[in-house]
Amino acid sequence: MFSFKKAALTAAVALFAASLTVPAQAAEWRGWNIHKPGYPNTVAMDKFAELLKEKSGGKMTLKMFHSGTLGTQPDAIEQVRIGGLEIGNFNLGPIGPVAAEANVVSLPFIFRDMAHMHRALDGEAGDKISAGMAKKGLVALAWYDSGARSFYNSKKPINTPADVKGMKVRVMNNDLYSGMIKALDGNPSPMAFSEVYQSLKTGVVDGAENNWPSYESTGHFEVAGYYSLSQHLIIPECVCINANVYNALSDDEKKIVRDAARESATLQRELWEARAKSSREKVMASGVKFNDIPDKAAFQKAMEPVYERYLSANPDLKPLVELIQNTK
Ligand code: GTR
Repeated sequence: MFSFKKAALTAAVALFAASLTVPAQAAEWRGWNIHKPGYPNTVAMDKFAELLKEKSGGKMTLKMFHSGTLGTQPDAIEQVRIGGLEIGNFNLGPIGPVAAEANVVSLPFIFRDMAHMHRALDGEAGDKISAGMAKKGLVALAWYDSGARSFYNSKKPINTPADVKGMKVRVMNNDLYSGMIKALDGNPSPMAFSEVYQSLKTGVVDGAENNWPSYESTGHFEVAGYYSLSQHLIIPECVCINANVYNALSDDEKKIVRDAARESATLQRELWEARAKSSREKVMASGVKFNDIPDKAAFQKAMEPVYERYLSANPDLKPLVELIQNTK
């Protein structure tokens, strides 16, 4: 005979047993993102959190902290490495100083275009970069797009390397970028992303470099109205997780995390393409003075010392550089 009491007890026991099998990592993860609401990465990281919850039946949850509220990017990278935070959407630029393999993407003009970058990242070069990052405590779950970075400033159009001479240019924290500006006879100023607007406005720096969406979303176009299409860096981004947290997951859980991150990357890449277009339109409509640099050879030549610096510090990574360069 059906007993309500017995059924309730069975249910309670089942619930208790289930709670015992919930893995330790079921605690809510915390995720870092530098961008504002509405930015492709922000929307995609929220999607990642949603998919994680859905695919794990609510066992894996991620709380995203956007707009860089949990600190600067170099600090957040350190936090995810040591486990103070579990997840981050990082640009590979500031990961370079931590993992030499990842620094290969910060060599100017190493990628011919976005399609070349995708092929390299999806192939053996991507595996080598991931392996280097994993050794430093960061597991790359998926790659996000970040377009091509070009120079912008408050002074004048940049057409040739000589135009950068004497300019104070903000760069991300990475010696390769400082070397890149020095190679153009400019003055590099490594600085956190959040400080760039004010620094441009007050003349602490004359210029910076970034893709269309970040140039627009930060309002930098309001205070540095010359955008020159140098496209000297195409730097991918990762959805990264702390290696210990990842390694403690079961195979099924690892698959859930990877699938969720990859699905979010598909969305991010779609949103990225649309946003690159709309950001460009928005800044152009606001009166930004744009110039193309059809012949980039002079910049490429001037930036060669960056390769020498990288390869003399990491002679063993020459094959990785060549692998990317030879990727069709
Ligand atoms: C953006 C990138 C950020 C950050 C920023 C910067 O394009 O998405 O993660 O690296 O550039 O210049 O600091």
